[in-house]
Amino acid sequence: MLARAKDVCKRNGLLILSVLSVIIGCLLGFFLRTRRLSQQEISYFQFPGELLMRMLKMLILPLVVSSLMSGLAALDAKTSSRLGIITIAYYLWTTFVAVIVGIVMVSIIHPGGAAQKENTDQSGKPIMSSADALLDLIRNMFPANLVEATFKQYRTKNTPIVKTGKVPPSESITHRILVYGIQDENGSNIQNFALDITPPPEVIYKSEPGTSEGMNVLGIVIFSATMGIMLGRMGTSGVPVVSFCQCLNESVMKIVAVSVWYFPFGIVFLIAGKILEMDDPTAIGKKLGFYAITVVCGLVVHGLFILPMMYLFITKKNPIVFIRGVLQALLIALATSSSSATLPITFKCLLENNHIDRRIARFVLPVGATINMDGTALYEAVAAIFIAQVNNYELDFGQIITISITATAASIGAAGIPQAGLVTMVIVLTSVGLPTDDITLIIAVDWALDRFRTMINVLGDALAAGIMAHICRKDFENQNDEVPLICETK
Ligand code: DAS
Repeated sequence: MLARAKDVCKRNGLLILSVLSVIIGCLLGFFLRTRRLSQQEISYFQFPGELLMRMLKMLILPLVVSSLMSGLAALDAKTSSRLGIITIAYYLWTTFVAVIVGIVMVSIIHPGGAAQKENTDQSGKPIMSSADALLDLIRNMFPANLVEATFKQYRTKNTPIVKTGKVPPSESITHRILVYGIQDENGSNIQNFALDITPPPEVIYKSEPGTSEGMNVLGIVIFSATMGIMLGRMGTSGVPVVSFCQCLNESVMKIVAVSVWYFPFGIVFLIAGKILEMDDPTAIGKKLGFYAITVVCGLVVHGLFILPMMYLFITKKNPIVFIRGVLQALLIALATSSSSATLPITFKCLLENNHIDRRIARFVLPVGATINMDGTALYEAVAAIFIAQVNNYELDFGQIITISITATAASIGAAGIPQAGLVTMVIVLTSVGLPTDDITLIIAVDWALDRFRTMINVLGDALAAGIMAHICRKDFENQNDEVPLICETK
Protein backbone atom coordinates (compact mmCIF):
# COMPACT_ATOMS: atom_id res chain seq x y z
CA MET A 1 0.00 0.00 0.00
CA LEU A 2 2.80 2.37 1.02
CA ALA A 3 4.82 1.43 -2.09
CA ARG A 4 1.79 2.11 -4.28
CA ALA A 5 1.19 5.48 -2.61
CA LYS A 6 4.86 6.34 -3.10
CA ASP A 7 4.64 5.39 -6.78
CA VAL A 8 1.52 7.53 -7.29
CA CYS A 9 3.21 10.50 -5.60
CA LYS A 10 6.36 10.02 -7.68
CA ARG A 11 4.46 9.91 -10.98
CA ASN A 12 1.97 12.61 -10.06
CA GLY A 13 4.03 14.62 -7.58
CA LEU A 14 4.08 17.83 -9.59
CA LEU A 15 0.39 17.59 -10.43
CA ILE A 16 -0.56 16.99 -6.79
CA LEU A 17 1.65 19.88 -5.72
CA SER A 18 0.05 22.16 -8.33
CA VAL A 19 -3.49 21.27 -7.25
CA LEU A 20 -2.54 21.93 -3.64
CA SER A 21 -0.91 25.24 -4.62
CA VAL A 22 -4.12 26.45 -6.32
CA ILE A 23 -6.13 25.61 -3.16
CA ILE A 24 -3.53 27.17 -0.83
CA GLY A 25 -3.32 30.25 -3.08
CA CYS A 26 -7.09 30.79 -2.88
CA LEU A 27 -7.23 30.29 0.91
CA LEU A 28 -4.19 32.50 1.48
CA GLY A 29 -5.55 35.24 -0.78
CA PHE A 30 -8.93 35.44 0.95
CA PHE A 31 -7.24 35.26 4.39
CA LEU A 32 -4.84 38.11 3.56
CA ARG A 33 -7.71 40.25 2.26
CA THR A 34 -8.87 40.44 5.88
CA ARG A 35 -5.42 41.77 6.92
CA ARG A 36 -5.83 44.92 4.74
CA LEU A 37 -2.25 44.87 3.37
CA SER A 38 -0.81 48.08 1.90
CA GLN A 39 -0.21 48.30 -1.85
CA GLN A 40 3.55 48.03 -1.18
CA GLU A 41 3.07 44.84 0.84
CA ILE A 42 0.79 43.42 -1.88
CA SER A 43 3.38 44.10 -4.59
CA TYR A 44 6.11 42.38 -2.54
CA PHE A 45 3.76 39.45 -1.94
CA GLN A 46 3.01 39.17 -5.66
CA PHE A 47 6.71 39.03 -6.58
CA PRO A 48 7.13 35.19 -6.67
CA GLY A 49 4.04 34.97 -8.88
CA GLU A 50 5.40 37.66 -11.18
CA LEU A 51 8.61 35.66 -11.50
CA LEU A 52 6.56 32.63 -12.61
CA MET A 53 4.83 34.68 -15.32
CA ARG A 54 8.17 36.10 -16.54
CA MET A 55 9.76 32.64 -16.54
CA LEU A 56 6.98 31.35 -18.81
CA LYS A 57 6.91 34.45 -21.03
CA MET A 58 10.69 34.24 -21.49
CA LEU A 59 10.28 30.81 -23.12
CA ILE A 60 7.50 31.72 -25.57
CA LEU A 61 9.53 33.30 -28.38
CA PRO A 62 12.29 30.61 -28.64
CA LEU A 63 9.71 27.85 -28.17
CA VAL A 64 7.28 29.07 -30.84
CA VAL A 65 9.96 29.89 -33.42
CA SER A 66 12.00 26.70 -32.88
CA SER A 67 9.03 24.32 -32.73
CA LEU A 68 7.28 25.68 -35.82
CA MET A 69 10.42 25.97 -37.92
CA SER A 70 11.84 22.56 -36.98
CA GLY A 71 8.42 20.89 -36.94
CA LEU A 72 7.31 22.06 -40.39
CA ALA A 73 10.76 21.64 -41.96
CA ALA A 74 10.67 17.97 -40.92
CA LEU A 75 7.53 17.41 -42.99
CA ASP A 76 7.31 17.06 -46.74
CA ALA A 77 5.27 19.67 -48.63
CA LYS A 78 2.22 17.42 -49.00
CA THR A 79 2.10 16.48 -45.30
CA SER A 80 2.66 20.03 -44.01
CA SER A 81 -0.04 21.50 -46.23
CA ARG A 82 -2.45 18.66 -45.38
CA LEU A 83 -1.74 19.07 -41.65
CA GLY A 84 -2.10 22.85 -41.93
CA ILE A 85 -5.43 22.74 -43.77
CA ILE A 86 -7.03 20.13 -41.49
CA THR A 87 -5.79 21.89 -38.33
CA ILE A 88 -7.00 25.35 -39.33
CA ALA A 89 -10.36 23.96 -40.51
CA TYR A 90 -10.78 22.06 -37.23
CA TYR A 91 -9.92 25.17 -35.19
CA LEU A 92 -12.44 27.33 -37.04
CA TRP A 93 -15.11 24.64 -36.65
CA THR A 94 -14.64 24.18 -32.88
CA THR A 95 -14.49 27.96 -32.32
CA PHE A 96 -17.75 28.46 -34.22
CA VAL A 97 -19.38 25.60 -32.24
CA ALA A 98 -18.22 27.28 -29.02
CA VAL A 99 -19.90 30.52 -30.08
CA ILE A 100 -23.16 28.69 -30.82
CA VAL A 101 -23.00 27.01 -27.38
CA GLY A 102 -22.54 30.43 -25.80
CA ILE A 103 -25.45 31.96 -27.73
CA VAL A 104 -27.75 29.07 -26.75
CA MET A 105 -26.69 29.31 -23.08
CA VAL A 106 -27.17 33.08 -22.77
CA SER A 107 -30.53 32.87 -24.57
CA ILE A 108 -31.79 30.12 -22.22
CA ILE A 109 -30.47 31.57 -18.91
CA HIS A 110 -31.06 35.22 -19.98
CA PRO A 111 -28.72 36.71 -17.29
CA GLY A 112 -29.23 40.26 -18.56
CA GLY A 113 -32.77 40.28 -17.25
CA ALA A 114 -31.48 40.48 -13.68
CA ALA A 115 -29.35 43.50 -14.52
CA GLN A 116 -31.58 45.44 -16.89
CA LYS A 117 -31.02 49.21 -16.96
CA GLU A 118 -34.02 51.47 -16.41
CA ASN A 119 -33.70 54.13 -19.10
CA THR A 120 -32.44 52.02 -21.97
CA ASP A 121 -31.73 53.87 -25.16
CA GLN A 122 -31.74 51.33 -27.97
CA SER A 123 -29.81 53.56 -30.32
CA GLY A 124 -26.49 51.76 -30.11
CA LYS A 125 -23.67 53.96 -31.36
CA PRO A 126 -21.21 51.90 -33.43
CA ILE A 127 -17.95 53.74 -32.67
CA MET A 128 -15.97 51.62 -35.09
CA SER A 129 -17.34 49.78 -38.12
CA SER A 130 -16.96 46.00 -38.28
CA ALA A 131 -14.88 46.41 -41.45
CA ASP A 132 -12.39 48.63 -39.57
CA ALA A 133 -12.34 46.18 -36.69
CA LEU A 134 -11.67 43.16 -38.86
CA LEU A 135 -9.03 45.03 -40.88
CA ASP A 136 -7.32 45.83 -37.58
CA LEU A 137 -7.33 42.15 -36.70
CA ILE A 138 -5.58 41.33 -39.98
CA ARG A 139 -3.21 44.28 -39.52
CA ASN A 140 -2.16 42.82 -36.13
CA MET A 141 -1.17 39.57 -37.85
CA PHE A 142 1.67 41.26 -39.73
CA PRO A 143 3.70 43.21 -37.15
CA ALA A 144 6.27 45.49 -38.75
CA ASN A 145 8.86 44.57 -36.15
CA LEU A 146 8.84 40.87 -35.27
CA VAL A 147 10.78 41.04 -32.04
CA GLU A 148 8.94 44.12 -30.83
CA ALA A 149 5.62 42.38 -31.65
CA THR A 150 6.45 39.73 -29.10
CA PHE A 151 6.50 42.08 -26.23
CA LYS A 152 4.26 44.96 -27.14
CA GLN A 153 0.55 45.10 -26.71
CA TYR A 154 -0.96 45.77 -30.11
CA ARG A 155 -4.55 46.72 -30.17
CA THR A 156 -6.84 47.88 -32.89
CA LYS A 157 -5.64 51.24 -34.18
CA ASN A 158 -8.84 53.05 -33.40
CA THR A 159 -10.17 50.99 -30.51
CA PRO A 160 -12.58 53.27 -28.75
CA ILE A 161 -11.77 54.21 -25.21
CA VAL A 162 -13.82 52.70 -22.46
CA LYS A 163 -15.09 55.88 -20.85
CA THR A 164 -13.58 56.42 -17.46
CA GLY A 165 -14.88 58.43 -14.61
CA LYS A 166 -12.50 60.09 -12.18
CA VAL A 167 -11.22 57.25 -10.00
CA PRO A 168 -9.96 58.54 -6.66
CA PRO A 169 -6.44 57.20 -5.91
CA SER A 170 -7.64 55.04 -3.01
CA GLU A 171 -9.84 52.93 -5.34
CA SER A 172 -7.69 53.28 -8.42
CA ILE A 173 -5.19 50.76 -7.02
CA THR A 174 -7.60 47.88 -7.52
CA HIS A 175 -9.45 49.37 -10.45
CA ARG A 176 -8.36 47.82 -13.77
CA ILE A 177 -9.58 49.35 -17.00
CA LEU A 178 -8.27 47.44 -19.94
CA VAL A 179 -8.62 49.82 -22.81
CA TYR A 180 -7.28 53.34 -22.52
CA GLY A 181 -6.43 56.04 -24.95
CA ILE A 182 -3.49 58.33 -24.75
CA GLN A 183 -5.16 61.72 -24.94
CA ASP A 184 -3.71 65.12 -25.59
CA GLU A 185 -4.68 68.12 -23.51
CA ASN A 186 -7.90 68.71 -25.42
CA GLY A 187 -8.97 65.10 -24.93
CA SER A 188 -8.62 63.75 -28.44
CA ASN A 189 -7.12 60.29 -28.95
CA ILE A 190 -3.50 59.89 -29.92
CA GLN A 191 -3.13 56.14 -29.49
CA ASN A 192 -5.01 53.35 -27.77
CA PHE A 193 -3.41 50.61 -25.77
CA ALA A 194 -4.61 47.83 -23.57
CA LEU A 195 -3.02 48.54 -20.24
CA ASP A 196 -3.31 47.60 -16.62
CA ILE A 197 -3.03 50.93 -14.99
CA THR A 198 -3.67 52.53 -11.73
CA PRO A 199 -4.97 55.96 -12.05
CA PRO A 200 -6.08 59.18 -12.56
CA PRO A 201 -7.90 59.58 -15.86
CA GLU A 202 -5.69 62.46 -16.91
CA VAL A 203 -3.44 62.47 -19.91
CA ILE A 204 -0.58 60.09 -20.65
CA TYR A 205 -0.85 56.79 -18.80
CA LYS A 206 2.06 54.58 -17.88
CA SER A 207 1.58 50.87 -17.60
CA GLU A 208 2.75 49.52 -14.27
CA PRO A 209 6.02 47.53 -14.57
CA GLY A 210 5.40 43.86 -15.14
CA THR A 211 1.85 44.20 -16.37
CA SER A 212 0.39 43.68 -19.79
CA GLU A 213 3.52 43.25 -21.86
CA GLY A 214 1.27 41.66 -24.40
CA MET A 215 2.15 38.87 -26.72
CA ASN A 216 1.13 39.29 -30.28
CA VAL A 217 2.40 35.79 -30.98
CA LEU A 218 0.17 35.57 -34.04
CA GLY A 219 2.62 37.50 -36.19
CA ILE A 220 5.48 35.31 -34.96
CA VAL A 221 3.54 32.14 -35.70
CA ILE A 222 2.86 33.26 -39.27
CA PHE A 223 6.54 34.14 -39.76
CA SER A 224 7.90 30.92 -38.19
CA ALA A 225 5.43 28.64 -39.99
CA THR A 226 6.32 30.23 -43.32
CA MET A 227 10.04 29.92 -42.59
CA GLY A 228 9.55 26.28 -41.54
CA ILE A 229 7.79 25.41 -44.79
CA MET A 230 10.48 27.25 -46.82
CA LEU A 231 13.27 25.48 -44.94
CA GLY A 232 11.60 22.14 -45.58
CA ARG A 233 11.74 22.88 -49.29
CA MET A 234 15.42 23.94 -49.24
CA GLY A 235 16.62 20.36 -48.77
CA THR A 236 20.18 19.91 -47.44
CA SER A 237 21.01 23.65 -47.57
CA GLY A 238 18.35 24.25 -44.91
CA VAL A 239 19.62 21.47 -42.59
CA PRO A 240 21.93 23.67 -40.42
CA VAL A 241 19.08 26.08 -39.62
CA VAL A 242 16.60 23.25 -39.01
CA SER A 243 19.08 21.45 -36.80
CA PHE A 244 19.75 24.69 -34.88
CA CYS A 245 15.99 25.04 -34.32
CA GLN A 246 15.76 21.45 -33.11
CA CYS A 247 18.62 22.07 -30.64
CA LEU A 248 16.94 25.27 -29.49
CA ASN A 249 13.66 23.41 -29.06
CA GLU A 250 15.31 20.60 -27.10
CA SER A 251 17.08 23.10 -24.82
CA VAL A 252 13.90 25.10 -24.20
CA MET A 253 12.09 21.89 -23.20
CA LYS A 254 14.99 21.05 -20.84
CA ILE A 255 14.62 24.49 -19.21
CA VAL A 256 10.89 23.79 -18.85
CA ALA A 257 11.61 20.41 -17.23
CA VAL A 258 13.72 22.14 -14.58
CA SER A 259 11.59 25.23 -14.01
CA VAL A 260 8.32 23.31 -13.53
CA TRP A 261 9.36 22.53 -9.95
CA TYR A 262 9.16 26.24 -9.16
CA PHE A 263 5.62 26.48 -10.55
CA PRO A 264 3.64 25.22 -7.52
CA PHE A 265 5.41 27.81 -5.37
CA GLY A 266 4.77 30.57 -7.94
CA ILE A 267 1.12 29.52 -8.40
CA VAL A 268 0.38 30.10 -4.69
CA PHE A 269 1.55 33.72 -4.88
CA LEU A 270 0.11 34.32 -8.36
CA ILE A 271 -3.41 33.30 -7.32
CA ALA A 272 -3.26 34.83 -3.84
CA GLY A 273 -1.87 38.04 -5.31
CA LYS A 274 -4.74 38.30 -7.80
CA ILE A 275 -7.30 37.67 -5.08
CA LEU A 276 -5.73 40.45 -3.02
CA GLU A 277 -6.12 42.83 -6.00
CA MET A 278 -9.66 41.99 -7.02
CA ASP A 279 -12.68 44.19 -6.34
CA ASP A 280 -14.91 43.30 -3.41
CA PRO A 281 -16.44 39.91 -4.39
CA THR A 282 -19.70 40.81 -2.63
CA ALA A 283 -20.06 43.74 -5.06
CA ILE A 284 -20.54 41.17 -7.80
CA GLY A 285 -24.09 40.57 -6.68
CA LYS A 286 -26.98 38.88 -8.45
CA LYS A 287 -26.71 40.55 -11.85
CA LEU A 288 -23.12 39.42 -12.46
CA GLY A 289 -23.70 36.16 -10.64
CA PHE A 290 -26.14 34.98 -13.32
CA TYR A 291 -23.77 36.23 -16.01
CA ALA A 292 -20.81 34.32 -14.51
CA ILE A 293 -22.96 31.17 -14.19
CA THR A 294 -23.93 31.46 -17.87
CA VAL A 295 -20.29 31.72 -18.98
CA VAL A 296 -19.15 28.83 -16.76
CA CYS A 297 -22.05 26.61 -17.91
CA GLY A 298 -21.16 27.32 -21.52
CA LEU A 299 -17.47 26.57 -20.93
CA VAL A 300 -18.30 23.31 -19.14
CA VAL A 301 -20.69 22.13 -21.89
CA HIS A 302 -18.20 22.97 -24.64
CA GLY A 303 -14.96 22.08 -22.89
CA LEU A 304 -15.95 19.04 -20.90
CA PHE A 305 -18.59 17.56 -23.20
CA ILE A 306 -18.50 18.71 -26.83
CA LEU A 307 -14.70 18.79 -27.32
CA PRO A 308 -14.10 15.42 -25.58
CA MET A 309 -16.97 13.89 -27.58
CA MET A 310 -15.33 15.13 -30.81
CA TYR A 311 -12.04 13.57 -29.65
CA LEU A 312 -13.78 10.27 -28.84
CA PHE A 313 -15.74 10.23 -32.11
CA ILE A 314 -12.66 10.85 -34.28
CA THR A 315 -9.93 8.91 -32.44
CA LYS A 316 -12.12 6.22 -30.75
CA LYS A 317 -9.88 6.78 -27.66
CA ASN A 318 -10.87 7.67 -24.08
CA PRO A 319 -10.84 11.48 -23.76
CA ILE A 320 -10.66 11.29 -19.96
CA VAL A 321 -7.26 9.58 -20.13
CA PHE A 322 -6.07 12.25 -22.58
CA ILE A 323 -7.35 15.14 -20.43
CA ARG A 324 -5.74 13.66 -17.35
CA GLY A 325 -2.41 13.84 -19.20
CA VAL A 326 -2.74 17.63 -19.67
CA LEU A 327 -4.11 18.47 -16.20
CA GLN A 328 -0.84 20.17 -15.25
CA ALA A 329 -1.16 22.54 -18.24
CA LEU A 330 -4.79 23.29 -17.33
CA LEU A 331 -3.71 24.25 -13.80
CA ILE A 332 -1.03 26.57 -15.17
CA ALA A 333 -3.67 28.10 -17.48
CA LEU A 334 -5.91 28.62 -14.43
CA ALA A 335 -3.06 30.26 -12.50
CA THR A 336 -1.64 32.42 -15.28
CA SER A 337 -4.80 33.08 -17.41
CA SER A 338 -2.47 33.08 -20.42
CA SER A 339 -2.49 30.32 -23.04
CA SER A 340 0.78 31.64 -24.52
CA ALA A 341 2.50 31.47 -21.13
CA THR A 342 1.08 27.95 -20.63
CA LEU A 343 2.46 26.76 -23.99
CA PRO A 344 5.73 25.29 -22.61
CA ILE A 345 3.77 23.15 -20.13
CA THR A 346 1.22 22.12 -22.75
CA PHE A 347 4.13 20.89 -24.88
CA LYS A 348 5.61 18.99 -21.92
CA CYS A 349 2.31 17.29 -21.05
CA LEU A 350 1.54 16.25 -24.63
CA LEU A 351 5.03 14.90 -25.35
CA GLU A 352 5.67 13.16 -22.01
CA ASN A 353 2.20 12.13 -20.79
CA ASN A 354 0.15 11.71 -23.98
CA HIS A 355 3.07 10.71 -26.26
CA ILE A 356 1.93 12.91 -29.15
CA ASP A 357 4.33 12.97 -32.13
CA ARG A 358 6.43 16.09 -31.58
CA ARG A 359 6.15 17.14 -35.24
CA ILE A 360 2.38 17.40 -34.72
CA ALA A 361 2.71 19.18 -31.37
CA ARG A 362 5.27 21.62 -32.80
CA PHE A 363 2.75 22.83 -35.36
CA VAL A 364 -0.67 22.40 -33.74
CA LEU A 365 0.15 23.95 -30.34
CA PRO A 366 1.75 27.29 -31.29
CA VAL A 367 -0.90 27.89 -33.96
CA GLY A 368 -3.63 26.86 -31.52
CA ALA A 369 -2.33 29.07 -28.72
CA THR A 370 -2.81 32.08 -30.96
CA ILE A 371 -5.86 31.43 -33.14
CA ASN A 372 -7.79 28.64 -31.41
CA MET A 373 -9.56 30.19 -28.44
CA ASP A 374 -12.86 28.40 -27.99
CA GLY A 375 -13.30 29.71 -24.45
CA THR A 376 -12.74 33.29 -25.55
CA ALA A 377 -15.09 33.05 -28.53
CA LEU A 378 -17.85 31.56 -26.35
CA TYR A 379 -17.28 34.24 -23.73
CA GLU A 380 -17.40 37.14 -26.20
CA ALA A 381 -20.68 35.93 -27.68
CA VAL A 382 -22.21 35.52 -24.19
CA ALA A 383 -20.93 38.92 -23.03
CA ALA A 384 -22.23 40.73 -26.14
CA ILE A 385 -25.71 39.24 -25.80
CA PHE A 386 -25.67 39.85 -22.04
CA ILE A 387 -24.95 43.55 -22.71
CA ALA A 388 -27.76 43.60 -25.26
CA GLN A 389 -30.13 42.09 -22.67
CA VAL A 390 -29.01 44.61 -20.04
CA ASN A 391 -29.81 47.42 -22.48
CA ASN A 392 -33.12 45.79 -23.37
CA TYR A 393 -31.85 45.73 -26.96
CA GLU A 394 -33.67 43.17 -29.14
CA LEU A 395 -31.11 41.47 -31.42
CA ASP A 396 -32.51 40.14 -34.70
CA PHE A 397 -31.32 36.95 -36.42
CA GLY A 398 -28.90 38.87 -38.66
CA GLN A 399 -27.27 40.47 -35.63
CA ILE A 400 -26.94 37.07 -33.92
CA ILE A 401 -25.16 35.78 -37.04
CA THR A 402 -22.93 38.90 -37.01
CA ILE A 403 -22.08 38.25 -33.34
CA SER A 404 -21.20 34.62 -34.06
CA ILE A 405 -18.89 35.64 -36.94
CA THR A 406 -17.23 38.58 -35.18
CA ALA A 407 -16.84 36.61 -31.92
CA THR A 408 -15.04 33.87 -33.90
CA ALA A 409 -12.85 36.47 -35.66
CA ALA A 410 -12.19 38.47 -32.47
CA SER A 411 -11.07 35.32 -30.60
CA ILE A 412 -8.65 34.57 -33.44
CA GLY A 413 -7.17 38.04 -33.07
CA ALA A 414 -6.97 37.91 -29.27
CA ALA A 415 -3.44 37.31 -28.00
CA GLY A 416 -2.93 34.53 -25.45
CA ILE A 417 -2.48 36.95 -22.57
CA PRO A 418 -4.58 37.79 -19.50
CA GLN A 419 -7.96 39.32 -20.32
CA ALA A 420 -7.25 39.75 -24.04
CA GLY A 421 -10.78 38.55 -24.70
CA LEU A 422 -12.22 41.49 -22.80
CA VAL A 423 -10.47 43.90 -25.12
CA THR A 424 -11.19 42.28 -28.49
CA MET A 425 -14.83 42.08 -27.42
CA VAL A 426 -15.02 45.73 -28.50
CA ILE A 427 -15.14 44.40 -32.07
CA VAL A 428 -18.16 42.21 -31.34
CA LEU A 429 -20.06 44.99 -29.57
CA THR A 430 -19.46 47.59 -32.27
CA SER A 431 -20.44 45.13 -35.01
CA VAL A 432 -24.03 45.16 -33.68
CA GLY A 433 -24.06 48.74 -32.40
CA LEU A 434 -23.88 47.98 -28.69
CA PRO A 435 -22.28 50.56 -26.32
CA THR A 436 -18.64 49.59 -25.65
CA ASP A 437 -18.77 51.49 -22.33
CA ASP A 438 -20.80 48.58 -20.96
CA ILE A 439 -17.63 46.47 -20.91
CA THR A 440 -17.11 48.06 -17.49
CA LEU A 441 -20.25 46.20 -16.33
CA ILE A 442 -18.42 42.86 -16.45
CA ILE A 443 -14.85 43.81 -15.46
CA ALA A 444 -15.48 42.87 -11.81
CA VAL A 445 -15.81 39.14 -12.67
CA ASP A 446 -13.64 39.05 -15.77
CA TRP A 447 -10.39 38.29 -13.96
CA ALA A 448 -11.92 35.02 -12.67
CA LEU A 449 -13.82 34.03 -15.83
CA ASP A 450 -10.65 34.67 -17.84
CA ARG A 451 -8.95 31.80 -16.01
CA PHE A 452 -11.66 29.33 -16.89
CA ARG A 453 -11.88 30.36 -20.53
CA THR A 454 -8.08 30.14 -20.79
CA MET A 455 -8.29 26.57 -19.46
CA ILE A 456 -10.78 25.71 -22.22
CA ASN A 457 -8.55 27.42 -24.80
CA VAL A 458 -5.59 25.26 -23.71
CA LEU A 459 -7.74 22.11 -23.53
CA GLY A 460 -9.01 22.78 -27.06
CA ASP A 461 -5.44 23.06 -28.38
CA ALA A 462 -4.35 19.87 -26.61
CA LEU A 463 -7.32 17.80 -27.83
CA ALA A 464 -6.72 19.17 -31.35
CA ALA A 465 -3.15 17.86 -31.21
CA GLY A 466 -4.49 14.44 -30.19
CA ILE A 467 -6.99 14.48 -33.07
CA MET A 468 -4.42 15.65 -35.65
CA ALA A 469 -1.97 12.98 -34.48
CA HIS A 470 -4.69 10.39 -35.11
CA ILE A 471 -5.77 11.78 -38.49
CA CYS A 472 -2.20 12.23 -39.83
CA ARG A 473 -0.71 9.10 -38.28
CA LYS A 474 -0.32 7.43 -41.70
CA ASP A 475 1.48 10.48 -43.12
CA PHE A 476 4.16 10.13 -40.50
CA GLU A 477 4.78 6.40 -40.78
CA ASN A 478 7.42 6.76 -43.48
CA GLN A 479 8.58 10.27 -42.55
CA ASN A 480 12.00 10.77 -41.05
CA ASP A 481 11.47 12.13 -37.55
CA GLU A 482 14.29 14.64 -37.39
CA VAL A 483 17.38 15.71 -39.35
CA PRO A 484 20.54 14.79 -37.35
CA LEU A 485 21.06 17.32 -34.57
CA ILE A 486 24.29 19.32 -34.90
CA CYS A 487 24.52 19.33 -31.09
CA GLU A 488 24.31 15.49 -31.15
CA THR A 489 26.99 14.98 -33.82
CA LYS A 490 29.81 16.35 -31.59
N1 DAS B 1 -6.49 34.93 -21.32
C1 DAS B 1 -6.69 34.59 -22.73
C2 DAS B 1 -5.77 33.39 -23.08
O1 DAS B 1 -4.62 33.42 -22.72
C3 DAS B 1 -8.12 34.28 -23.00
C4 DAS B 1 -9.00 35.52 -22.93
O2 DAS B 1 -8.56 36.61 -22.53
O3 DAS B 1 -10.17 35.39 -23.31
O4 DAS B 1 -6.25 32.46 -23.75
